[in-house]
Amino acid sequence: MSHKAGFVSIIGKPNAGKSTLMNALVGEKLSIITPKAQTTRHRILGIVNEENYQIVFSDTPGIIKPRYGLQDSMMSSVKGALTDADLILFVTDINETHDENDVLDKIIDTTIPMIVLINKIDNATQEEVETKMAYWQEKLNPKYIYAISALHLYNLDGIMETVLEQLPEHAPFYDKEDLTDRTQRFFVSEIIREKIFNNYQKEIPYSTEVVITSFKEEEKITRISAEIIVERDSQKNILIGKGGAMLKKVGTEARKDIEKFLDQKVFLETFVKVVPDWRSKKNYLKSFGYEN
Ligand code: GDP
Ligand code: K
Ligand code: MG
Repeated sequence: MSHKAGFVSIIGKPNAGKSTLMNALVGEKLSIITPKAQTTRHRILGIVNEENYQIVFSDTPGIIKPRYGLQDSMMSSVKGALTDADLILFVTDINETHDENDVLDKIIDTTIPMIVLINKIDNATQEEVETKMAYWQEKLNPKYIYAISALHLYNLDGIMETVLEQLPEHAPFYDKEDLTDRTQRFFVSEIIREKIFNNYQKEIPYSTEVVITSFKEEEKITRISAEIIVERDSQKNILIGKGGAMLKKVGTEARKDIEKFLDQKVFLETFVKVVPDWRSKKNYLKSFGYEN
């Protein structure tokens, strides 16, 4: 029996809906989603397995101009996703504007086949959709353009068929049981990060990293300890909140989602730690799992 397999990279500007799309295509919540730009910091694989194919999607950080070490690492993960893909899904919010030096520079010269996905059409008129389709046809001359809503699962079936059409005959790259390349610990830290992105404003989410320091699976409960790392004492105070109220809220929200994710009861404890300027320090970035 023939078998298709290949790598499909989901690329675009911050907040275009890349993570929402990957979760929808994979049918699992692997990537965290928030209304804030730069939520996704790593390349995350989502694998779709069927008897005669394996599609390996890569969700990536939104393309930006890097300003500090963490963002350098985020952009090199995008670069990796661009060079080793069989197919690029370029996701663009229908309301996005494209200026110089942004995502277009990165993808316009690629020789990898591309599908343009105009997302969030639930908020657009038919006329706007047609205008944008013509715009992207002219700009990128992609193999296909789809107008979709990743959030409302609109027009996604056609994408899967088209993606499959584009993939080569190949043996599976990963075990056919695998859903992702990341560990449970990674997803647990991401769930906590999602709650921080949703509960704090301004620079707090961007200055925060989450490290799982202990993960013990017992028969009826999983006990997890997490360190929430910030850059300054003032951020630590905001994170903890009056009488610990904010941190407690984050912990409760995270625990509920982690319980759903692990399908088990969870005890979660969190500690806040200050590491000055960690986002610019190579040794810390490395220890937090950010490549180069
Ligand atoms: P990413 O930064 O490209 O990964 O974007 P996310 O997937 O995190 O989504 C950013 C925001 O856009 C979130 O608030 C999503 O709920 C929202 N979003 C994603 N897809 C759609 C869509 O089809 N329609 C609308 N209205 N919102 C969407
Ligand atoms: K986002
Ligand atoms: Mg994302």
